[in-house]
Amino acid sequence: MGVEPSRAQLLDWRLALAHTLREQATDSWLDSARRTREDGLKSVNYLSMEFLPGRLLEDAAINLRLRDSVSASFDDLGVNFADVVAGEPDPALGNGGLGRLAACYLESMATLACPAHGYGLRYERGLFRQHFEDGRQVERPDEWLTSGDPFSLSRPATAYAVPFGGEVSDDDGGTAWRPETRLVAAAHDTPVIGYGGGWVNTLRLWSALPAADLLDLDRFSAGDFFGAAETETWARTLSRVLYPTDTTDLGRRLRLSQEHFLTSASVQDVLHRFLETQQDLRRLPEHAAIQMNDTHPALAGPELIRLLVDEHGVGFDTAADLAVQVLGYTNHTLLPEALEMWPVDLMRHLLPRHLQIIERLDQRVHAVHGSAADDVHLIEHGQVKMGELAVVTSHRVNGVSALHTDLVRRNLFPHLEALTPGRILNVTNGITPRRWLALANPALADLVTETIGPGWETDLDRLRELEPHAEDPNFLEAFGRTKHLAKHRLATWLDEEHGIELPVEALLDVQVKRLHEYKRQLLNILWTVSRWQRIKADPGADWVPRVKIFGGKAAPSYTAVKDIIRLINDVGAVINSDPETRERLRIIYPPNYNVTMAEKLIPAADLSEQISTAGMEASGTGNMKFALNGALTIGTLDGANVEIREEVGAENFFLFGLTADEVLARREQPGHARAAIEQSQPLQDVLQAIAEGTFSPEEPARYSGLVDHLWNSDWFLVASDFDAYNSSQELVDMSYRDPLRWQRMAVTNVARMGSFSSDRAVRHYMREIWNVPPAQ
Ligand code: GPV
Repeated sequence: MGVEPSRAQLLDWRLALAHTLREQATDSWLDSARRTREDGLKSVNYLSMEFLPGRLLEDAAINLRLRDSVSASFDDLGVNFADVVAGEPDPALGNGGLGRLAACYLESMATLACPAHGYGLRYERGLFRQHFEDGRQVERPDEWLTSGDPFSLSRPATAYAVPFGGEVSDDDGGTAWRPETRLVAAAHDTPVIGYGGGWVNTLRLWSALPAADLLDLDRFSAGDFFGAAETETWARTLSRVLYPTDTTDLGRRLRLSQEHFLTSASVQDVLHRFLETQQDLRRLPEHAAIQMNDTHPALAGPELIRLLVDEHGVGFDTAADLAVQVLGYTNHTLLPEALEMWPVDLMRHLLPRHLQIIERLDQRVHAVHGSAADDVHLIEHGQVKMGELAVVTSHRVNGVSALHTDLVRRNLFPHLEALTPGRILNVTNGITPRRWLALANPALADLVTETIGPGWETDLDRLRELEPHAEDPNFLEAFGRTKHLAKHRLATWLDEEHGIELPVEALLDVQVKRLHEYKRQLLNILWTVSRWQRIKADPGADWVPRVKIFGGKAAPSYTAVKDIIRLINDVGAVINSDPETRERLRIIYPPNYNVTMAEKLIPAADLSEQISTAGMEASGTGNMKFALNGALTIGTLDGANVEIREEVGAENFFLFGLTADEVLARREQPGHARAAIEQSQPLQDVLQAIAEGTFSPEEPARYSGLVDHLWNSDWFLVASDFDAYNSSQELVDMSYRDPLRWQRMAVTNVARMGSFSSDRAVRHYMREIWNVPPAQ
């Protein structure tokens, strides 16, 4: 780094470490690319608007099997490794589960030697940083690049022009598109190191640059410096910020431009790499699979067809067939507000050629399937429907948990399932055990290795071998110590970073995830109020001390959940300062939840809150991380909870609440919320306290809207599930009072989490969707 070691700051050491680790990965990185190229291996191209990789350096050290020697080297230098990595920014290039899933899958693909590129956008500003002011969420920009991005390589020579706007003319035979502007997509590559370091893939993120001619030199010379840069500014805006919305409605022109920008640059790159070694584009499906992470990159079909037809002279039908063979689409939600649709007028304005191709694809579906396709419309009510577009341009469509896939088939795309039975399949999500056990929970990871030997890192089913030890009191005690260690680690961090005290002897009850009405953080905080009231009413009873931890961000425009954030903080302020209950109930809500915070919270948790309204959480992946780290789950029959419960056994899972079918039926009953509240004295007491301003004395009516909504509408069935949730929480207390029993349940959870490894999920994609064998 050009610095005397004696004068080096932590930042210098971190940059040096980044370069050293990248260098250690380079031979493998080049070899993997060379093998793929020279042996003509088929490779996967994973297109995603979001990636949440977490801090890179310690993960790289672990996967290169260098963590211990790196740490020892720093010891020799008198530098603390933990301090070096603690300064690393956490790239927040995503909102939540979808982005984190993409990162787990890239890591598993590298570990399994599945040749792959991740493709995304290099947002200059990631997801906003969250602060609280008077309990309210305040958003600040995320400046993750201020000390550079030392683990990545910028590749200015790898750049593509991405066209926008203009006109199409349809002269017989060929179609000519004369775009209005072209922006340049420039590549930044991050190595994705497989466990063991034997295979290294690439995460390629595009940043937007103006083409050289975008600066208006005439205007500039005339002194209009700002006006001269207008087009240039628009160009840079494209990769400036990540949209901070998550499974909610997006209606912005900039977002569609971003989606096209990602898709076009990536598909051009896929074709470019293919044509480096091959001539015949009809063989593209033998060499490339493209996976669309939800519909955000669903322009990949039309874009691939456009490039094949307009630039490479392939006929339309051949091009469309090739696209279907290459593409796959993963659906991550059923929420109607998250199913992307773009106004036809906007599409015509920005992407006239793509609109034309989509219209032809629509005609083709009807030509091929006749009246069986009467219900299929890629364009309807002046909107282009990206979900149906993604389905008809893919050979495989998958949901992300068994329940979710079933609902995708039955409720979301029944007409398309009927046209091509078998196209829709399930691949239940997974998580990487390298980050979510080896890195996040070294004490438990060491105990596992001591007990069953190494190898579980890449063969998570081996955790089953822990099960006989669940009867051994010595093992259970050692297991309990790892939980304690994680709690102490969390306590130190909470104290140092946030000045928050954590009572480590209490039951740690954690709900961390994006704020969403369907995820029902509201149910959790209402129950917490109820517990507080009952402790106060019966202070002599034997209450299990609990710490309720919340973490998560709300989309800046999602006011309904911003109220819930404020309520949690308001309730916390009152409860935490109540001397009567302080020792038995506490609320902690550290701001700015991200991957790094998850790595600290999840290993320390005793109880994992997975309490979404049944039928609404596509899968969940936090649920898997908690169980792998020995937390027990309290949850509904939703998403992957269903499969987690099947694996760990009903007796090791705290189930409550309406089922997905019951949810639909209940919503049909007029006045269901009122009826549920009137039947539940505890819930009435809670709502009354909130409505009276117990938690907002300076503004008693602050939550009257929220309470009113619960009585009169309650789409998410908080009231209907309240009593069941309460009973289940009482069972939690009962189980926790018997530490050996609790430990045994927790160990059983860990032991049976093997199938939730992202290695299992990725193998499934490789076999059933991508048709890519491992390269090693
Ligand atoms: I669509 N998900 C997300 O994080 N962002 C999105 O824009 C969409 C879906 C989530 C789902 O809500 C989770 O249930 C799921 O576990 C996750 O995607 C990964 O599949």
